Amino acid sequence: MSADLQNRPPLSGISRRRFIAGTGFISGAVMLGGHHAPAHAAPQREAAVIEPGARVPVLVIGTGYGGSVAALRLAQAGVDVHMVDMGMAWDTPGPDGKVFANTTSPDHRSFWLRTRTKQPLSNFLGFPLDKNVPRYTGILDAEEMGGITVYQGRGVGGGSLVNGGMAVTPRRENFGGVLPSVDPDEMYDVYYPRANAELGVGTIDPAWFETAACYQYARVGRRHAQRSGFPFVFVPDVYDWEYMKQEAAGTVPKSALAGEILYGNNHGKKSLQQTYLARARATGKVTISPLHHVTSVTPASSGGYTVTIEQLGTGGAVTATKTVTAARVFFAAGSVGTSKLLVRLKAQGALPGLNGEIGKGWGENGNVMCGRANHLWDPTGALQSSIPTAGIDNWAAGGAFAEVAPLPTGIETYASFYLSITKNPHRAEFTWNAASGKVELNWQTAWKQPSITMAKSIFDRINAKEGTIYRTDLFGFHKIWGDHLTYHPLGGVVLDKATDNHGRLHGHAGLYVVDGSLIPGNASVNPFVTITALAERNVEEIIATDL
Ligand code: FAE
Repeated sequence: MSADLQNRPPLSGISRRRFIAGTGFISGAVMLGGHHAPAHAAPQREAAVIEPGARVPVLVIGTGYGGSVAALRLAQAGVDVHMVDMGMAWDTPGPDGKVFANTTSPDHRSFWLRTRTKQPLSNFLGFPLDKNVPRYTGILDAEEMGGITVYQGRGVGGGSLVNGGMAVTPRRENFGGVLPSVDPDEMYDVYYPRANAELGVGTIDPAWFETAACYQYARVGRRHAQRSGFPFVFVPDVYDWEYMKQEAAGTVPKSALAGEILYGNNHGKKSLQQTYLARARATGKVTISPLHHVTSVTPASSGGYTVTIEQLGTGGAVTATKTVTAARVFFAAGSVGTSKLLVRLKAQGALPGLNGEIGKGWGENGNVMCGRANHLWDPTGALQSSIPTAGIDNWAAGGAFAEVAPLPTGIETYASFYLSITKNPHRAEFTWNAASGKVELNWQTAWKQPSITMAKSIFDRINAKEGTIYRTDLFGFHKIWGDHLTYHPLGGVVLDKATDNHGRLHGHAGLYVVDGSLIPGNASVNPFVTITALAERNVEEIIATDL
């Protein structure tokens, strides 16, 4: 960390303006959680980073869900695994004594190499919310890809560091549309249960839900949904529900009830750091190099693959370039990260054997957000847990699964807020632009219209029944729909097309894809349980057959 950042005063008191400004991210999505042990008590780890010239049996690019599953299962099979991630380790407290910044007060830790925040919810009550921050290898990347901003986690733990922990298994009847080439029996009998158990998925105590002040917003959401005849469901999560009860009782440091989520939870949430990655590290066979960015993978003359890695400083500058040789490489850089790498490496001739499916089949899981303005006699609560716990399942009738999301501003807003996952049929493609030297994505903002139509099938009806209206102040001026973003990038290296039916890339033996890029654009619900379960399935087969 640079000296100027170290010398900044601790972040303390939160002004009303900053508090409101901090709520942007929450919306829609969001929540992250911490763990029982205070994160600021975590010991600083001595990073054993990968050495230049190293020859390793397995290199895993990325430490999100797919990468963490691969690392744990390979290590348990006796293989030494080296993981690299372009983001930071997130195991060391910042100047305020906390590892993660609060959503109400974004700082240098909050965004990946930006000088101004780009919060998903950009406005509130007429105020623009974004603010200047020092450029830093922060935790949330708002990557602008043509017609869409793709939010992604950066660091050891990938998206699990920043997400809402909503851990949803798709309804079995929808699975054929999610992963058509995969046998549902093996997923629902073996791999979904395994993923749910390893991730520590749980559901809120229904009795506590009925009385907890922090879920008044969700109970209002339920009442409105049910009065309009929509099915209302609880949404499982990896947040520690017992910890949240203690937060409410005031006996432990607050995280979900302090609005933490989008830039990390200092307590309560079981991210991959506490689950798969902890178990992988405990094998003694896994090393992780943070701030290591892979730029090339190409066949080595001696066998295996030559991997070029840039080591980054926290200002984003390259401090060293390393080449290592790996017998096998697992791509787990996320849908956008893996797709961008493979599209470029194919176009530049580094991996000439890849097939024509590379870069295709990308979708945004039909994400669209909106808010509703309730009546003054229908408050949603000044205290709102940042962890959503309930939603409206209208997938079968209208193609939308709408989660009731918090708006934890600390003040009464009389607003209901929703992130909808919809059955948007549009798929985009990544291509290499040699002139600009960049991989581009041809997503069009107008392609969100089917998602808006599907979400409207719920909220127009609720508004008519309740005599309420949409909020128009959350995404700009007089703009109802948050249609400019996604939290759920999926596809780009689709299973059974760009790879075989277990993630082996065509054309280059020993290269595998294990992340969200395998899923063709839509999971019908929040995606990380499916990404995890699919990785469990594929890595089991790869270990049994290839190693
Ligand atoms: P991911 O977790 O993104 O990990 C990829 C890793 O690779 C990252 O750590 C990158 O830093 C790293 N990387 C990328 N490129 C390179 C490179 N070239 N070299 C080295 N490292 C690289 O991939 N999903 C849910 O199911 N429930 C939720 O409640 C939920 N809420 C969300 C809220 C937010 C704000 C966001 C951003 C996402 C949310 N998601 C949620 C989505 C979920 O986090 C995402 O689908 C998974 O994290 C994707 O997992 P992957 O393993 O594909």
